[in-house]
Amino acid sequence: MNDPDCIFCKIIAGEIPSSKVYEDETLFAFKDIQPVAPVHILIVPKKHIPGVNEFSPEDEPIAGKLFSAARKIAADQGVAGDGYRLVVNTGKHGRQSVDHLHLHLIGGKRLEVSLG
Ligand code: DGP
Repeated sequence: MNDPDCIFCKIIAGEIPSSKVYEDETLFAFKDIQPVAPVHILIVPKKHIPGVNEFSPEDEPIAGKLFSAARKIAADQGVAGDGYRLVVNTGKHGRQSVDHLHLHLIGGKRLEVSLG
C-alpha cells in the first residue's frame, strides 16, 4: 500500500470493500459511495498521488491511461453514446475531499449546467 492512512489506497488493496468496475496494472475504478447520477465511477491511479498539484512529469503516462480507461468504462456502463462528465476536484476550493487523485465519471442522465 502506498499510504496506510489513505482510504482509496485501502480500497485498492482490498482492505475496504468497493464495487469494482475496472482494474489494470496502473488504475483501479469503483462506484462512488455517494452517487450524484445513475452512473458515478471513480477512476484512481494505484500510485498514491494526493492531487493534481502533486502530479509530476513522470506521472504523465497515468493521465493518458485515465482518459483511456474513462472511455472504456463509459462504453461498458452504457453511457458513451449519450455522454457523460469527467471531473477532477482539486484542493479546498475545488472541494476535493479525498487526497488521492481521482477522476469522477458521471453519467446516465442529463446533468445540470452549473459546475460552480
Ligand atoms: P472528491 O470530493 O472529488 O474528493 O470525491 C471523493 C468521492 O469519494 C466522493 O464522491 C465520495 C467518494 N468516497 C469517499 N469515501 C468512499 C468510500 O469509502 N468508498 C467509495 N466507493 N467512495 C467513497
